Amino acid sequence: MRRFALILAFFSITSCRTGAPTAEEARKFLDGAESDLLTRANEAGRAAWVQSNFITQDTEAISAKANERSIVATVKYAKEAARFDNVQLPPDLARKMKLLKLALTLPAPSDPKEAEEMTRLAAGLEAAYGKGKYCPGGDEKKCMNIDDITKIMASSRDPKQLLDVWSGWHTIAPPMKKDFERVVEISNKGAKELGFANTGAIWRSQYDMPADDFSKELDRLWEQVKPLYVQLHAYTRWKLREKYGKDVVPENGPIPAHLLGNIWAQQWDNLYPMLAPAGADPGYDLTAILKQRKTGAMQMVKYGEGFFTSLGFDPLPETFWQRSLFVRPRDRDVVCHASAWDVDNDNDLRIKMCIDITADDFNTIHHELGHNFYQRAYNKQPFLFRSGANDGFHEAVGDTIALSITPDYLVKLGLISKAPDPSKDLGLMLQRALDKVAFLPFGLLIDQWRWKVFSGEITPEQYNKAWWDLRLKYQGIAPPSPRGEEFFDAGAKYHVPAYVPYTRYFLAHILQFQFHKALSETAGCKDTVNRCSIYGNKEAGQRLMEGLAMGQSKPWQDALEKLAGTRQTDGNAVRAYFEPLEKWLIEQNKGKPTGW
Ligand code: X8Z
Ligand code: ZN
Repeated sequence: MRRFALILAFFSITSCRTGAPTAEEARKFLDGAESDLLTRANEAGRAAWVQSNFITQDTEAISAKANERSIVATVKYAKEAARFDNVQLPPDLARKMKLLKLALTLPAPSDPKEAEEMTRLAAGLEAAYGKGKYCPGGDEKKCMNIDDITKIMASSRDPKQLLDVWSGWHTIAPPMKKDFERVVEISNKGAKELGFANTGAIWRSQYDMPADDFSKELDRLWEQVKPLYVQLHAYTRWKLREKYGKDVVPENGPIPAHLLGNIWAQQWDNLYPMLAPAGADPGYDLTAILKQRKTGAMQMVKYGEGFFTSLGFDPLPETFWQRSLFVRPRDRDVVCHASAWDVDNDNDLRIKMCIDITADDFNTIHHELGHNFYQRAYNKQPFLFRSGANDGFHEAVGDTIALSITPDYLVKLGLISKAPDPSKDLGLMLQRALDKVAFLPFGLLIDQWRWKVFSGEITPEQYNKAWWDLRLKYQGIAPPSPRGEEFFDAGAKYHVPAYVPYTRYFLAHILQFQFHKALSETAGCKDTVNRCSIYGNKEAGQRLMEGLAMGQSKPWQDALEKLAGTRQTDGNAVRAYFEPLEKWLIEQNKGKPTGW
């Protein structure tokens, strides 16, 4: 019987040589494509690194060219892959074929002129964002970059000043609008050539399920977490109204976007001192402690690395410390939006970040290192599998670690001498909710806007109105002054001119709570989940490492099973984590309006 089957198989292979392509040919094709694409990705990666570390005309042009070569090659292979559409392939090859067709965030059309134009404009947009400044009254000596603006938004409680810098930062965007539109137009053409309705359809097809099912999945997740957000929103609005008065903050309408402690109103943790619950404040301020101790940028990163090595991960390579950028250079423009890199898709790991000595950046460092440790964990996979299980996983790893930054952990680091007793948990939980729960609707809405921009449902004449409609619908916030179509407010957020898909962060803000819960269980934590830290626990580290090492070789549901013991993304992990806070918020909000 066996022999017979073998002969048949052999026969079918020989007979196919003259007709349809074979699985063996598919393997050869993929081997060649992977090797070529790896070389091109590394070239483009190096050029992009230099471009964003030294923003000049030349680095921009060099990077655009390298990106063009990489994109054009990927499109070529994705089109050639169609040749194998009707061939029965083993699962790993079938997955690689699928990933090849989905690999591009911005696909280029076959017309070389358009490919050149698209990559040139995209490089220019990222550079324009990186150079973005607000110079009050046009005075060159008073210019503020994004770091300066971030600090004012975090600390000022003067609504006039907040409105000024808020409006000021948003002036960087209108000059980008034309090029932004053109990139949308060209990449849509590229997407159509690959058989997709538009670029947004490619973005939605990355999740091992039909694109429409994925959209429904997002709606389901949002409905799961929304009740908690609505309570947090109502409480915050009430407190802001107490602070700024009824002329500035409405009783039951949307919150003005410039009062939330962040230029995009995406995380509200900077408002914590104004919102702190009486009698439940943790009694320490990590930002103040780090500053007091004169912690340097490099030391901040060392703390982050130390967490990962405590789990059993190898230390970062020496080159990480030599090649990363930790401090904003004084003499040149750089793209300071924090990012993590794997320049050779192997071990040349780096971060690029203009570190400020704050608790926020302490968290962000863990976020970035999560990317680097993930990249290294999957670097033995074939090139097409060297990626996160899905992009939400990539964004969730470092955040999961940061959820383990508990008072007990800070005591272990020697940053505080004694952990506050559990009666103070509420304050810590509120701080975390102002970061994580406040973020959820923002994480969702950016691509709700962009998907419609790509599909043409939102036309350039409606960009700003549609943007603020979504900000109102999901976040319950409103612009502090009228914002007509002469503005391009979406463009003032890095990921829009940089064309970085954003739904990944929404997913990550759900997934990290599932990961944290499961890893805490592995670590044997018997406490309530907000008090668990997996620091130093090798079993949790082992489980994490095994999940990360899979890269994108299997559907993300398999990786989720490994990391969280379930195959479904589930917003209830967020609700469970914050349960005591939610109860408290409901209590605080009694008799006050909720919703907008
Ligand atoms: O962009 C980032 C990271 C780099 S992947 C710093 N984040 C989003 C943002 O800043 O808008 C992390 C949280 C959301
Ligand atoms: Zn990230």
